[in-house]
Amino acid sequence: MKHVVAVDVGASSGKAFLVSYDGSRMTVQEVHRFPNEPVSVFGRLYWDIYRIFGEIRSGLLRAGAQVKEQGGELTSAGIDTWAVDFGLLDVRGYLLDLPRHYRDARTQAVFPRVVDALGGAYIFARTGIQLMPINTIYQLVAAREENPALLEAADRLLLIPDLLDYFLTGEVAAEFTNATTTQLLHPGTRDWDEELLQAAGIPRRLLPPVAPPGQVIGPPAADPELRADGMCSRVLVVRVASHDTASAVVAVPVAAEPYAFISSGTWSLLGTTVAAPVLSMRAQRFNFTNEGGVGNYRLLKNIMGLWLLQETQRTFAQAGLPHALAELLARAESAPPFAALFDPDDPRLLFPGDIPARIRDLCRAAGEPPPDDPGAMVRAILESLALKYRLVLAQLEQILGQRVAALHIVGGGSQNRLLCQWTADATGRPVYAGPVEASAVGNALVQLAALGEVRGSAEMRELVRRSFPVAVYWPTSTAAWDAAYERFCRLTAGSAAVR
Ligand code: ADP
Ligand code: LRH
Repeated sequence: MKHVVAVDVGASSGKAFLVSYDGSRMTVQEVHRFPNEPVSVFGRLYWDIYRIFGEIRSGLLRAGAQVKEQGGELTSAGIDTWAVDFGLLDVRGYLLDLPRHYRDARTQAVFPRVVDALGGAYIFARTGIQLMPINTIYQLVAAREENPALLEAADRLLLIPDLLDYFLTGEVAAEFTNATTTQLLHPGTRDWDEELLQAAGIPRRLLPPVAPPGQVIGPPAADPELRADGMCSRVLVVRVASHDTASAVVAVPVAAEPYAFISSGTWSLLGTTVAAPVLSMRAQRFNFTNEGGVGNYRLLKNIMGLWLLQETQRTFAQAGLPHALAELLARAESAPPFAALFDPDDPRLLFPGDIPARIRDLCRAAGEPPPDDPGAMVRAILESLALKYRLVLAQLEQILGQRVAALHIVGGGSQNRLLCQWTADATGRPVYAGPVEASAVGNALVQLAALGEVRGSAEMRELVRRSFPVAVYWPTSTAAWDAAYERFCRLTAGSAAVR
């Protein structure tokens, strides 16, 4: 029996899982969960990174204690988080400032300016990555403009999982899957693009060597508390596919190709896996991305996702309205269908705040009746997401030149039965939902591969299929969705959404 720890730090929470593998099946047990809300100071949004590191340490110690009780041994641990965010170290290895959160508004003005100056087609050709204001490249330009002294003092940039691995081990590197999301890596060389760095005015010295997913770093030698723990001192820290979406896609139990996945959490990432980056005109025009994976690339597009629901719940709670997820979903189910539609990817919805008010504004501007009660609002969000999935799936199929037979939904959103059914209805495809904790499962699979316990993606998919339940949703009532889709396409055609 192999026991590994998978730490998955998402926006709705951070979680540590004890994952056990008996040579035939995996089991996943949550041992620690902690909040991961950004800290706001002067209206700027920061990661509470030292507390998060403390929570990860607690997770490791708990997992170690649990395994010890069972008479087992903890072999390894790996950390994944969301992409694009980073910390800056000075020459002596001290963190210079709390890392900023990508939903900080500082990139709002910088993004179009950098894209105009360098050219969107040029940036895409040099990186294969979609143009989005949250990408590290725009965050770095914003950081330089806001506080030039910070970048001058910085010696190294570490993406968040690399920073947390550094806190554990003292070793620095840029794990490949996450490094691609900076929009600074060349798709051909799989290394930092010197020309683009220069064009954007980003110092080359900041970027550490790129390391492959699955690299074993070593024990948590940099942390005295873990060093002092009999079990955790021997654990091998592994650079997993440290981008949470990369880990999640490792855990998609693909049955037949071509397929599409939706990694459904705070974001909905809709796409498929390809052997090499797709840099076609179509991919660029639809603003698709080619993110580095484990032995492949993810050709996908970001869709605003359940962030809209999370932020709506927060707003409703502040207003004393019903905000529990189960109740809102029940109200949405009995609200009238297709009453109001909007583009979930309108850039105004990216930033924290009163999302329901912004959705009502968008509806008014598009001539749609603004949803006026909690059930109607949640129904509008979920129907609009399902219709956006259909639109992006159609774009993906145009890029691939192939029809996708089925959709796999993984992540926390795969538990949303309403959204899964509406996705099947809107797209006319069967939807396979699960596993729920896909990022943790993929994180653990890369560790098991590094330990020589599993080999290759086919074996990984088979292991996921054997270990976790998958629910199937068959499409029904597609005619009503076809009419709604036409309306959705009309009203989003002129929208200012990030393509
Ligand atoms: P992230 O890693 O981005 O934080 P997760 O994969 O943990 O995201 O998914 C979180 C989302 O899953 C929540 O925003 C919520 O909408 C959805 N979710 C969680 N539990 C349930 C549930 N029991 N039923 C329906 N949806 C759920
Ligand atoms: C999902 C995710 C996504 C990125 C965004 C920053 O959690 O990592 O893949 O685009 O967050």
